[in-house]
Amino acid sequence: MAESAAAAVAPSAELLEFPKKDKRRMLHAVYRVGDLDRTIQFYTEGLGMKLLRKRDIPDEKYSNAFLGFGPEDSHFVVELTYNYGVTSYDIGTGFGHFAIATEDVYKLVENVRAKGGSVTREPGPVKGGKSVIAFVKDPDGYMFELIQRGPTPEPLCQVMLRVGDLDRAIKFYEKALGMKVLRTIDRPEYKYTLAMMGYADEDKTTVLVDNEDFLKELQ
Ligand SMILES: N[C@@H](CCC(=O)N[C@@H](CS)C(=O)NCC(=O)O)C(=O)O
Repeated sequence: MAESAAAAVAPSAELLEFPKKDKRRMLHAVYRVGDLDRTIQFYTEGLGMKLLRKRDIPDEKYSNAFLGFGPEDSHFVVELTYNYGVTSYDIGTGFGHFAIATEDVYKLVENVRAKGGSVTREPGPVKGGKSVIAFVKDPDGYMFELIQRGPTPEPLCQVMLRVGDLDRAIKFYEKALGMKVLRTIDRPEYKYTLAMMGYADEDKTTVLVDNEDFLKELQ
């Protein structure tokens, strides 16, 4: 019995090759918010996203809103979930941030501020590097890093997650999900290492950033 179960899960060479040829991409990030209209207003007016669609599922007592910088068939989007009557959430320390690429971080930060958004880190070069970044917080406390870059087809460019073991996480995203390591950044002086993982070039699609903090000194 145990032998046949083991045989059933052993992947064939063909199965292992499948993720490499399949045209997969990151579709959406789903998370919970305490007030759908408040978040839609911040993402559209403050961050420049478009509201793509909304749906209400009264039988299950929740609603969704999909937002992004372009249509879902070609763009990574966020899928906000509002559970009836739940007005706040504990975000925890595992989620890092979403990132938005913009040609002018300073201008985007000013816009966020003008719309009443919270700027938690003013624009300027990232510690230990050259990219100009800023951080803003959405109404539920989810963080968005704003990164200054040239024009891109996918401004919603990163989802950063903190992981306890970078090698273990890389192995999972490579082997189970077919992603590639596009780049790693090691900043020992700031005690962290990043691995950018995804299905295509970083300047064209959304990537997942695995972040291992050596001393778990969270922001
Ligand atoms: N301890 C940080 C490590 C990651 C990190 O520091 N990322 C850079 C951006 S790639 C950052 O937030 N830098 C802060 C700054 O430059 O002010 C965390 O877990 O968020």
